[in-house]
Amino acid sequence: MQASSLAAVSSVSPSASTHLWSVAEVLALYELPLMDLIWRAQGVHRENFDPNAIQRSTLLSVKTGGCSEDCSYCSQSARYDTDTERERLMPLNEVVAAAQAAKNKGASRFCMGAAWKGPKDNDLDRVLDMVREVKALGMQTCVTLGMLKDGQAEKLKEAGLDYYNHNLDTDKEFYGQVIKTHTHDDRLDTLEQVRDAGINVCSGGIIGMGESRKNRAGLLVQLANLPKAPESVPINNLVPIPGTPLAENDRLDPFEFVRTIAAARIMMPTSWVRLSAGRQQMSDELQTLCFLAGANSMFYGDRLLTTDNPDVDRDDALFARLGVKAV
Ligand code: SAM
Ligand code: DTB
Ligand code: SF4
Repeated sequence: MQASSLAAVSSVSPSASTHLWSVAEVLALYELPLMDLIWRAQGVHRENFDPNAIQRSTLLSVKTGGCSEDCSYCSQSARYDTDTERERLMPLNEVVAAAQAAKNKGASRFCMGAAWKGPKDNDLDRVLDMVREVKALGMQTCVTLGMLKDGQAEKLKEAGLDYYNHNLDTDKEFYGQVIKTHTHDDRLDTLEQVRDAGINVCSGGIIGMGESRKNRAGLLVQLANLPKAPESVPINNLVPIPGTPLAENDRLDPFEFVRTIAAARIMMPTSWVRLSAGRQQMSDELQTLCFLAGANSMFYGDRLLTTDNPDVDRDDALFARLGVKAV
């Protein structure tokens, strides 16, 4: 690495969350030797969090498949011939039972996902009941419902919603190559509505879709430079879904994924960085490297939305082996 880019990297205070990042600065982070990058990310992590505590959220797909959108990675788009069957919105009692089971196993947050472009008002009313009842169990609540119309975020806030998940997924430049039915600006608009309603923002992206390192850096810049960085930043490794356009994508070097986690940690020092989709395909050792690089949140439970996640026994055993506690 050149001395000039090292100087650019080290001149940035790690906890300066008001710093506006440039893509060049982030590329300089990516170019650090891996040990130096992890050392630096671990330092930022320890300044802001208990390094041995990992937050656990359980996911439930409350409305699966049949989505109008064309996101090239997604099993739930109606445009691709995948194994995912279209289902109706789940009944309230089944959702509450799943949340109770997740709580009993040790999850602190319950995230409900729907394969919609955005919720219709009558669908939203049913989701509001889910939020109220899951909240009443004493869990934090999160939903991911797609793009919101005026007034919908306020209703979610009133129902007691803690987090809204809405990923930027990739940077503005690459977005149009992956998704054509809505724009990156549409995603930013919903994030603004969520922020203005006083709900915590959960927003991150997917790595391994054929984007360049510059696109990955651009995604992180767009997240970190939001008026306020998201409280929660999920970093998903692409889960290749047969039948989708990205099914046969080349696998990304796992160290590039670790670098992305480390850069996210350094750029968003006080955000929870979530090691999200793709854990099932990772060794325990690779996941541990991600934790060392600053990931401190994960999805916990045998399923993500339509694909498998490590079973809870494997995760519990890993936590015990690492001396990590769940929060
Ligand atoms: N329809 C809503 C939306 O798009 O915001 C909510 C559900 S959508 C499935 C939630 C997120 O899951 C996507 O933004 C994407 O980041 C992630 N995701 C979907 N399919 C994935 C895959 N095959 N691999 C990794 N992440 C994926
Ligand atoms: C997020 O960033 N990842 C989760 C959650 N937010 C909704 C979804 C991952 C989905 C992985 C593919 C699937 O199971 O369908
Ligand atoms: Fe629909 Fe969300 Fe899947 Fe895109 S990512 S196809 S919006 S469910």
